[in-house]
Amino acid sequence: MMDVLDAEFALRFLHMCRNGHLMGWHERNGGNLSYRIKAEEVEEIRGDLSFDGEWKPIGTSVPALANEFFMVTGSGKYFANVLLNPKDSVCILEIDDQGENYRICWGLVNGGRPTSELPTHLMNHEVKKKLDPKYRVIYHAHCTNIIALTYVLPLNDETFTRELWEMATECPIVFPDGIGVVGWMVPGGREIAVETSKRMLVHDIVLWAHHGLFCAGEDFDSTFGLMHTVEKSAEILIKVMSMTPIRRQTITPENFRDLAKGFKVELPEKYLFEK
Ligand code: 2HA
Ligand code: ZN
Repeated sequence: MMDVLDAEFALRFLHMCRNGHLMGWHERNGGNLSYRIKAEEVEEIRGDLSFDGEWKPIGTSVPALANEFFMVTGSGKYFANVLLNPKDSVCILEIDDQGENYRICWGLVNGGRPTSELPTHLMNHEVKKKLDPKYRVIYHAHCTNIIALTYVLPLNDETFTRELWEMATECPIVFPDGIGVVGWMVPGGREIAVETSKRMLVHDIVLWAHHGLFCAGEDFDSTFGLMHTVEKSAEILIKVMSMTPIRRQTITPENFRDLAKGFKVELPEKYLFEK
């Protein structure tokens, strides 16, 4: 039996919040993070959880997540402060046996609710768990450069994927399934959650135009690394576009096909169009 804050997953969760803040991706209360806790991890901390909280509606239905436990950031909480006072900023919640309601079992000691994007987080978790139960992390951040690009590039998967792939050789290896793009929508509800989770069937990265990114992954490092890789590539693209409208040379469709062979990844042909 251990305290929540002594558990490895909790330390890694808090560390990731801090790292995201240091990247400049979490102005004010921007962004949110959730982790689907492993059954054995729940058993280790069960003595530190309380089970008398009120059940509250999730606002969507996630039957495949029935009885699961999640660590999530709180609504209105600042990533900058998560390490300073984790019990105020973060909570652990349990999903009921129908996947309709949640209750808080730990944290948010000064009141409050889980992230306003809980429907999107949970619907993404549900999609990913069904595809591959190893997926456990969903991360939303307001990354400056990729947001800026949503004002300039056409809002489609092919353009964003191809442009970002071209900006760093590692990109197609790190995200061979490309990026899903959602046009501007009101955040915080079921509608945007449905649109995002549809794209999570295919991609690990979903971009919300004029807002930010969602990334999905198996663990904290790979999910953070994915966010970082996409944002770094967006930064390079903006630097290139700021210097000149002409690309003297670039990574070509044939180069991508060679890369796919060399690194044994499958790169969908729809991203390798001739420009
Ligand atoms: O404030 O980022 O999308 C948290 C958010 C909402
Ligand atoms: Zn946001």
